Amino acid sequence: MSDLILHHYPASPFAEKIRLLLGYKQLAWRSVTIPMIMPKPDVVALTGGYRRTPVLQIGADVYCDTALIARVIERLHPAPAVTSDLSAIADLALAHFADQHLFSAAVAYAMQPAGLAAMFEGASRDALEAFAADRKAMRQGGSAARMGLAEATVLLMGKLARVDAQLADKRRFLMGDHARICDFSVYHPLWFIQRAGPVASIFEPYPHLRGWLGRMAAIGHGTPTPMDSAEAIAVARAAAPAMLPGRSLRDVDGVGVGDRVQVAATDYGVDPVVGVLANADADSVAVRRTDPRAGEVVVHFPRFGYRMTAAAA
Ligand SMILES: N[C@@H](CCC(=O)N[C@@H](CS)C(=O)NCC(=O)O)C(=O)O
Repeated sequence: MSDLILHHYPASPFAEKIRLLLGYKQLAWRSVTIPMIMPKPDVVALTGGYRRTPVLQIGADVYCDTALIARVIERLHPAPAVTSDLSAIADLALAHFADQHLFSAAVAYAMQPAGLAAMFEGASRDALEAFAADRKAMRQGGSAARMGLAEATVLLMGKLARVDAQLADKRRFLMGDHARICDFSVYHPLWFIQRAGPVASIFEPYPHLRGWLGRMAAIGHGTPTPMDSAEAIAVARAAAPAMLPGRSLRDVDGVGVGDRVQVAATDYGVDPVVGVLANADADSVAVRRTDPRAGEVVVHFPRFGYRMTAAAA
């Protein structure tokens, strides 16, 4: 089986979600450190435009968005499972709430002045300004507005108390004694706050929550081995994308396999990826493109939060 290659950077919460998932499954993986801000030429060589973090590469297949990345890892490495048919809707609904709303709240809360000072301690003024400008540009054209501090604070206060109450019966994880995908999605925004110095005091009233944060952190990251981004591109170039069933939902999407399409996130980081539709089902779409450096690659996206439209030939 080809290596799992994760393109990420240490401070990324969504990357932490996937690093911990790799750890939970005790996997060995290749770790490519990517820039925190644009330009990211080696990421874009693989994705064709998608710039968010993380991205999972397996040979010449490139998976965007942690909702899809988590599903791919679960399919390839089912044990120990983080999804169950018996609680799928509850797990996925909570994961989705956390990835969207808890994450937005955590960013707003962690980036208040005291948090920013702790997170960017030692960084130059230029670096801070470049980061702020990059994130502002990333929101252009997207549907997601930045959450205000007051809204973020009340969302956190309300939800943290409930998470603490849910863990009070001594269960190890949110849904019982096994970690589910929602554990990883609830954890990563709170991990981000934990790294923001004094603002992490928001967790103090919640002992059960703090215990769970510790158990999640103890999962670790599995066995990463560093890889250079040029080597990752060479891996893609040397590989052929995986075979796909070649299905599509033309009556729903208005486009079918073989059509030229563009796919873009709708919330933020909406840079489109253009290629030929290789497969589309209810959960994901796959676009084939040829890159001057990476060769023929297939870029995969989840359905939710992404828009696919016909692209000019
Ligand atoms: N829905 C996406 C969100 C990913 C996301 O927002 N990642 C942040 C980092 S934690 C990001 O891309 N920031 C801008 C960047 O890294 O360029 C996912 O689940 O992967």
